[in-house]
Amino acid sequence: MRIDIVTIFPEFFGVLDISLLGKARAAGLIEVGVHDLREHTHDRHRTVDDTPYGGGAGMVMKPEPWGEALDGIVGSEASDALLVVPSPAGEPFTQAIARELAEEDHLVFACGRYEGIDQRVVDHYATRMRVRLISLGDYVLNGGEVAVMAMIEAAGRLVPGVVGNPESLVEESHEDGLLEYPSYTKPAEWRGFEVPPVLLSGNHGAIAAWRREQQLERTKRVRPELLP
Ligand code: 6GU
Repeated sequence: MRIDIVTIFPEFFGVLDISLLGKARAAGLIEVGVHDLREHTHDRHRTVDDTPYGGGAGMVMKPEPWGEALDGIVGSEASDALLVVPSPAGEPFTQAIARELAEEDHLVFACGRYEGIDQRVVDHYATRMRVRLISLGDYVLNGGEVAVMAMIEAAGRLVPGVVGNPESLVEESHEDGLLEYPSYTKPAEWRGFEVPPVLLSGNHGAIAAWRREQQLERTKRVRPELLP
């Protein structure tokens, strides 16, 4: 998988060099290019934003640097890449979307700042490639960078080979639509708290049933809307 990110804060994505995704890059499973939007400005102040037509607070990102930066990545004709624009006005990001992103050959992320990017950038690229606006949730971030990091981490770990033991991807919160069961390791007693005895029983059927029960109880208590 190839991932390109356009941002005015390229240093922000330095963390992609470390952790799980860093190993995936080193192993050649995921290739990442980070592009500074300001490299595609041509004025002395490297201006990327301007005041909104129609008035109102805040600044809007100008279309020209975006056009130049994105054409440099996907070319100037039709592209098979998927352009992801993080936006609080987008569809909510879910594990299902992470799975879809993980199947793409080429993802391009356009990180907006300020009040967003001139709408014509999305409208133009939608004529020659797939474009998805995706929101991290119902709260406000200053820009798309943190949202893109979350999307890359969620999707990247689903790319085959990135997570060492694929079984660890199956029994996780949200993969089966429920929250995950609580986990315990040694010692069997810690500060007066004991590991639930069923987990020490060696009875695999009873353990599976207990874990399912815990998943249902937690989901009903914390996220009832996830239950049918
Ligand atoms: Cl994707 N971007 C911004 N700027 N704010 C957000 C968001 C994205 N998702 C939730 N809030």
